[in-house]
Order: sequence, then C-alpha cells, then structure tokens
Amino acid sequence: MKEKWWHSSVVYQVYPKSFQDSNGDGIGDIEGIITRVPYLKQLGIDVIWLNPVFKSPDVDNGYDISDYYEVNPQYGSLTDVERLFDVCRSHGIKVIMDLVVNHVSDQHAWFQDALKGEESPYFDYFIWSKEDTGLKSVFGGSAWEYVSSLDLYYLHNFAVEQPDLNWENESMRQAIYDMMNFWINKGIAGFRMDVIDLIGKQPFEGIMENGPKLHDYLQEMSAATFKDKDLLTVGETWGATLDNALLYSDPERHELSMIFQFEQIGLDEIPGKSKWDLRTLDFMQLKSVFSKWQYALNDNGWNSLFWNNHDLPRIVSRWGNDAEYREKSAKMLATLLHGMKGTPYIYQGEEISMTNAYFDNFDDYLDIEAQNLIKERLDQGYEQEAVLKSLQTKGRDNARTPMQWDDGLHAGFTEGTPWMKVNPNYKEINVASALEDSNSVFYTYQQLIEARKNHRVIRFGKFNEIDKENPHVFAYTRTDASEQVLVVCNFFNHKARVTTQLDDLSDYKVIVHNGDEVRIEGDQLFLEPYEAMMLIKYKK
Ligand code: TEU
Ligand code: CA
Repeated sequence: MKEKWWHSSVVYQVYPKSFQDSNGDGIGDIEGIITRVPYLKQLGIDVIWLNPVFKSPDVDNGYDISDYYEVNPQYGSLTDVERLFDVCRSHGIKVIMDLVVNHVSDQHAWFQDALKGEESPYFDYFIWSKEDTGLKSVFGGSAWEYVSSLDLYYLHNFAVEQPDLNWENESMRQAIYDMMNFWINKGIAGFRMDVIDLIGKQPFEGIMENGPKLHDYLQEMSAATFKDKDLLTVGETWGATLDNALLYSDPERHELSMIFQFEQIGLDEIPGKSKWDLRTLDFMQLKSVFSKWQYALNDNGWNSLFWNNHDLPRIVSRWGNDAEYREKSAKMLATLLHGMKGTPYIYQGEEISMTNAYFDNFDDYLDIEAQNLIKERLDQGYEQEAVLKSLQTKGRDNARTPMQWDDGLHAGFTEGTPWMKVNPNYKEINVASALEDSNSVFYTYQQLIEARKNHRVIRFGKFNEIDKENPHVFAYTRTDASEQVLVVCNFFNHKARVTTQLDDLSDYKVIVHNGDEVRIEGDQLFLEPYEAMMLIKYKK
C-alpha cells in the first residue's frame, strides 16, 4: 500500500454553528474558529473537517445549500474562510470541507429556475414525478413534494426544502465538478461527502443507496477533480457493507480515500425499525463488527474510526457511563477506537467528554428531524414521555449544543444569547477545567494522538482480536515487524479480566492507561470498571 498523509492523520470535526461565537450574535462563526486553532494544535490533530459554511437558509443547519460559492454571512465571508485556511496552514493543520451534492436548497438558483418548468435548462437537474410513488423521506413524511404550478412532484430524500439533484444529468455533474475545483484551488485538503451513496439512486425502481451508477459517478468525479491532487476524501455511506466498501477505498479504483460505515452505530436499534426504536447494545456484536471491518481492511482499503458526529448522540452518554464513570468510560472508549487501524475522527467536545443534552422540553429540540419526529409520533398517538426518551437518547441536538469552553457565561461560547441552549453541565464539563487537570479526558486524547504519531505500528500494524469470547473486554493487538501494541478495554461498570495468551505480558510498557496500576497474573490482566490501556512491546 502506498503511504498517504491521511493514513497518519487525526481529524477533528468542527460544527461551526456551535463551536465559538466571536461577535455576540449567539451563532458560532469563522472568526471564532480561528481563535481556537491553537487549542486544536495543542490537542494534536492534523485536519479539521468543517461542516457546511456555505450560503444556506439553514433549514438543516447548512446541509441545504443555496450557493456553493458563497459563505453564509452568519459565519463570515469568503475572505474569512481563506484566513481560516491560512491560520490553519501556519499551524500545520489541513482543512477538509463538506461536499453536499445529493441535494441543494430549494432556494438554490437551479431549483428556482427549474420551477419554471420543462423549458428551464435546470428542470432536469432535479427529479420529477407525476405521482407520489410512496417513497419516504429520512426526516419523516413523503419524499415527494407537489408543485401545483407544474402539476408534478419533486423528490427530496431529506427536508422538503432539500430537493434531490438528478445525477443522470451530465451538465449538472459538470457544474458540481467545477464547484469542487473552485474549493480545491482555494487550498482545501479534501472533502467529506454527504450521503454520497445516494447519488446513484433510481427512485422509480425504489433504489436509493448503492445505485447502479454510483461508482461510475465517483470515478468520473475523481478524474474531473481530486484524482491527482493527493486529497483526503471520505464518503458518508450509511449503506456501506463489506462487499462494497472496497469498491470505494481500493486505491487502484481511484474513488475515495475512505468511507464512514455505520454498522456499529445501528447496534442499539431494533433491526428493521427506525433509529428511534431502541434496544440494549449487544457488546459481542459490537466487538465482532469492529473486528470484521478491521480484518477486512487489514491489507487493502482504509477505515475511518469514529464514535461521534453532528448527527449522533454523545458516545459517553450512549455506550459509556456519563454519571459516575464519565471520565473513566470516555477514556476507555477513546482508547478502544484510537488503537485500531484507520483514520480517527474526533467530534468537537468529545475530547472533554461532553454528554447528551437531555433536554426535557420539546421546544429545546431545534433540529428539523426532531421537530418532524415530535409531530409525527404525537399524531400517531405515542406518549410524550416515549418521544422525549427517544430524543434524549438519539436526537441529533445532543451533539449540537454549544461547545463548553469554560464555566463562565454561556460556557464561553458567546456573549450574546446562544442560538441553542448550552448543556447545563458546563460548569463541570468544560475545556478550561480539562486543561487544568493533568488527568482529564483531554490529555488521554492528546496521548492517543501522540502515540499514533510516534508509533508506526499504531498507524499500519496488523489488527488481531484476542480473547474473542470475552463478554466484557474488547482486546486486540496491532503488530508489525518491530513492535506490538496491546489494547485492552473493559466496557462495563464492574471488574473484568482478560486472557491475552501472551507469555511475555510483563515486558509490555504503558503508553496510555486510565488506571493507576497494571495488574498482571500470568497471561491475564485484571481490570477495574471501564479500565482501558494501550501497551507496547518492542521486538528485539
Ligand atoms: O446525514 C445523512 C443522514 O441520513 C442523517 O440524516 C442520518 O441518517 C440521520 O441523522 C439519522 O436519522 C447527512 C448529514 O450528516 C446530516 O446532518 C444531514 O441532515 C443529511 O445528510 C442531509 O444532508
Ligand atoms: Ca457569530
């Protein structure tokens, strides 16, 4: 495998609206991000993934783009964005941007023109139907919206205000590639591609994900834009399976650097139902999903590693323990993930183990998906309590509360009124106090990032799961010719032990550990609740 810079990178995701406000309007902005670049440098990350900052009516927080070439004034100007790139560059940090090309905003000039009807050159940029064929939108309700002036329906996989683009139209595709080149020429280091596995859709055959021409389009896109530019491209692919994952990230095929696959993310959901219908996480399944992906991409292709993003609940609340063991379990989850092979992604606030918001008032859930859910489920007769429970556990708002910088007014996020409520636990959980405490979650993340930089084996070593049947501990080794790393994580709030089958356990040295003492007996390790460690042995 040819080594690429992003094989050795750690990415940090910035959700601009909630990161740092600089002008007191209560909305995070580019200038705010600029002031926090030194903080990100201190954490040690190499790349920022910036969620959409393009011109947008903000129906879906920027995922409804009305002009790809302009910056949403609430965030600043194009000049500010260029300044952000410069400041990042001077700190040795690259920036990748969101590429949202499955759909645009209904306010985009293309759609506005298309509404004139078939004579519009943009009419065919969208997908029209004479009838509602029964397809459902991800955000609830029908995926078809009726336009009375045309007596036609247009397709929207997401909000009504997010009409889907028709990738069958060649001039539309070319316009997208031109736009990508515009941003590449501004110096970005790559793209995170929003719901990219939908672009090959065949809605009239009921095919949304993984349509027949998906990979043709990606190869065409690559050839027209980033192919020879050494960029990081990561596809958001909810429909990824092991079978199709290699199609994306096999270097020979010149598609993407890697994808986000979501198999582990669905493991606490009732199969066949929605993300709101919960069941207890099956830890054995979690282990086997991670291992499966690690083994499959051991030699070819590349994994992305993430627990969180702006659509997911906070991991420490979800699969850790955000009460008694908040810091301990957050460190365990970090160690589990960052020891694996792939490119790790950290979502803002994860590094200080921010928790779910647990808002208990429907009005505090601002996300369009949440608002649609509340309406839909109350109409269907669900109990208020049940709907609230779903939102508290899985709502996207949990990830979107303002970043908690300090214990002052609005957690240091803004001097005005924040656009979204700050999590009331900011007095305890914030960056300032994390930086003061040498034992905080922040420094575990810093150590894990540092370890990845220092040890080639963490970047490229072969993954091997150990003590596979252990019901409480996820344990694995990473091995190359000169070093072996051992990662051991107790996923539970009780003691556990692991059998490593390594006869030289006492030769291993600690790189990262969330406990005081490593307790070894023979080839076994004894673990306290949520104890996790990363150990290393240098071969002679
Ligand atoms: O997400 C894709 C997507 O399908 C998510 O909406 C996810 O399925 C949802 O959270 C589960 O209910 C991407 C973006 O990450 C998301 O923020 C956007 O809203 C969406 O695309 C539309 O652009
Ligand atoms: Ca602002």
